[in-house]
Order: sequence, then structure tokens, then C-alpha cells
Amino acid sequence: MRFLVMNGPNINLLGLREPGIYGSESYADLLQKIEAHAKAIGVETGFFQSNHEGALVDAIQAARGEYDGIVINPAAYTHTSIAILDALKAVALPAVEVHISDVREREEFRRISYAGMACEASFIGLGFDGYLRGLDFLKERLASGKKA
Ligand code: CA2
Repeated sequence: MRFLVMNGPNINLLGLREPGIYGSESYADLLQKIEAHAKAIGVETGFFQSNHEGALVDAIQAARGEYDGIVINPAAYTHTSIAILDALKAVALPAVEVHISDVREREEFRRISYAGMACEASFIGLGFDGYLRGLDFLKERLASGKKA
């Protein structure tokens, strides 16, 4: 099983600012944790991060036929991007949404998630562990052969 782990704008700056919200570990630390977990549960991962909405849409489209599922943290585009929602719906790969912080407990504008409307599960406010739980979910989901 191959899963694409996608991150949106500013996630590449993790650890540099706002440690109270996002923790003090870096984006490189995040990838390392995900890779170690993927190895432990026997799945493969690819990674993509971009600060550009269209690049994220292109990467979702390119995932078709290459990956079995998507773990996505669209960052700020979560709350604005119908293009990412449509791309996730169009490729019809099983997808899960991750947010490092608890977006339900922050500003009102963070409560809406467009991407989440195309996702089978959301892992919110669990820090980096959310990505690991997302991989676990997709692995189980595919192993059980549930149809979308
Ligand atoms: O909690 C999450 O994972 C978010 O997706 C993170 C986004 C935010 O816009 C969403 O509402 C929730 C922001 C990521 C920005 O990351 C930073 C990295 C370094 C310094 C400041 C922000």
C-alpha cells in the first residue's frame, strides 16, 4: 500500500514559530516520524508540501494510479479551497484530513473544512500523531476492502 502525505502552506516552517500551537519539532522531524511509523506498519509513503493551492491540486490529480490513499493537511487552504475539495472528490482515492492543532478550539474561521468534506476521517488536535493515525486508518480501510 502506498499513501501520499500532503501538507499545505507554511507547514515547512514548523518549529520556527508558534510552538505553543504547533510544537517545537520541524517539518523534517515530522517526515521522519511518519516514515518510521509507515515502516513499522508496513506501508509506503510519498511526501508533498507546497505553499501553492494549484500545486496541491496538481499533486492530488497526479496521485491517481500512483497511490492508494491520501493523508492531507491542507493548512490554511482547509478553510478556503473548494479547488482542493473538488480535486479530492475527482480522484476518488480514500483520503483523511489531519490538523496538528485543534481547529475546533481556535478562531471561528478555522471551523469550516472544505477538504474534510471529501475525507473519510479527520484527526484533529493530536499533534504529529494525527498523521500516524491517518496512515493506520487508511491501512485498515484498504485491508477491509470497504468501497468508497
Ligand atoms: O493545525 C493545523 O495543522 C493547521 O492545518 C495548520 C495551519 C492552519 O492555517 C490551520 O488552520 C490548522 C497553519 C500552518 C502554519 O504553520 C506554521 C508554521 C510555523 C509558524 C507558524 C505557522
